[in-house]
Amino acid sequence: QLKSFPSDFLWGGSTSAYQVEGAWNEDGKGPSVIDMGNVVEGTTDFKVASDHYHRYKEDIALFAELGLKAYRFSIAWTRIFPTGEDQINQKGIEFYNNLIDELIANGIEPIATMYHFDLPYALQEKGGWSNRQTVEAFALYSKTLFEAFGDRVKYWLTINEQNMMILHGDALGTKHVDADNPMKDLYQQNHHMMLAQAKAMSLCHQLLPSAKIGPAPNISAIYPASCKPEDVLAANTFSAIRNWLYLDMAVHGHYNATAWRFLEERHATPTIGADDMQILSSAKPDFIAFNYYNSQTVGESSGDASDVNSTGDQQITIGEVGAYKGVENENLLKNEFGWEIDPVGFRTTMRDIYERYGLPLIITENGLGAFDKVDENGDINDDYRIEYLKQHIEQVQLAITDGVEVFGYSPWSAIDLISTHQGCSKRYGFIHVDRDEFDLKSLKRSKKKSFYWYQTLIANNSL
Ligand code: BGP
Repeated sequence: QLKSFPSDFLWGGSTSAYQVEGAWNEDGKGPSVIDMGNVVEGTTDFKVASDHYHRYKEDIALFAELGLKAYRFSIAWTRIFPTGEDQINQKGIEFYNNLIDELIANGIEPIATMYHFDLPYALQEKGGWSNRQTVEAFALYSKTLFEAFGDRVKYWLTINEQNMMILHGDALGTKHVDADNPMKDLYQQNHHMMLAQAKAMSLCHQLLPSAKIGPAPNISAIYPASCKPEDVLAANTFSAIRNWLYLDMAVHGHYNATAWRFLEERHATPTIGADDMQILSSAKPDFIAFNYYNSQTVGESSGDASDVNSTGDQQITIGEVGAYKGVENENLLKNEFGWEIDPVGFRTTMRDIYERYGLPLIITENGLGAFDKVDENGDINDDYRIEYLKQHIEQVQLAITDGVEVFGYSPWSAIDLISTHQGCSKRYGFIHVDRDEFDLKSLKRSKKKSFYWYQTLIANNSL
């Protein structure tokens, strides 16, 4: 007998500032590492994106029609602090005030991600997360957000997918500063981000007693390539590095032993300041938000460069070889972009996180990137997206029946936006945006078949 979804379950939709807003340099916004980063060959930049900055009222009206209970968006750090610190840009505060007011006027709960890959370029120029000063800049930014929006925003996410930023190396703006030992530098950056998160969580509880705050990593169940003990050990090691290094620190304020050993073996352990562990252990999240796209499979290391291979777009690109090898899972189907599809793994992942930490969970990303086609009637029959979401929501319901406390599901993405790696043709939204890679066209919004499917699901609060 399946348990039904809680009556106050937060059915949401997700976006991030740099992928949806556009207006990349308007109203005083400063450049971020995304704006200054090089764009993947053959894909659009993020300068206009879906023009949500100018069209947010129309978009929120559509979210309300969809019946969203919540909207997970991110605040662009450089709209608030164009250089990442020092001067506040009032027009940036104004934009997010208007966005939040519009959501509340439409009965939609704002879920605000404080930092979603878009580090201020001015901070990157000063060493980015390798520079401990960036921790203080983030603390000032956090305080400013809580003071400006804390009266209306009750759910805060600290850093989107910090673990992916580290595992993907400098793919998302975390540039190496220490070229001699890039892996140590990467995990020093990670340590600083952990400190920034801890300070934000403690400050949130101090300033906003009724608000809730948590981390938002990408968490995946990790499967062994076979039942050969060495493969099982490799999967266990990779899961510690990919998943638990982050969540053990976010929740318990300590480094996961297996992950720490992995770093020690490679002389990549971060330098820890005198009061760092006290700051880290005194910060407690109220919930765990996480993003899930698929499980991953690893096997025993071959001990050479063949270890670091890509399994679709979710690559395993850790700096050093020797601990595991990414392999494909022949039991799983893949999407058009080579990402494996594993709904059952989603349930396993939810169980793993809940059994480990016992905190309420919310899924803040889960979805299918696809080349949508507009037919002659202007309809987008994205049955493939409905199928993906249905299969994954079934697993959320099974996890809830297992006893996992899940209080929300916010798929990627509420509306079509620009993929981090594959431009605008890789679409995720319930709402279509009329533009091409290099032709902005009308940017008109239209509802896909999945819009009506999700609308019914939310109205019934059941599949
Ligand atoms: C997650 C990011 C999102 C989004 C998503 C889809 O890692 O948090 O910002 O990018 O991946 O991936 P992509 O855009 O590469 O298709």
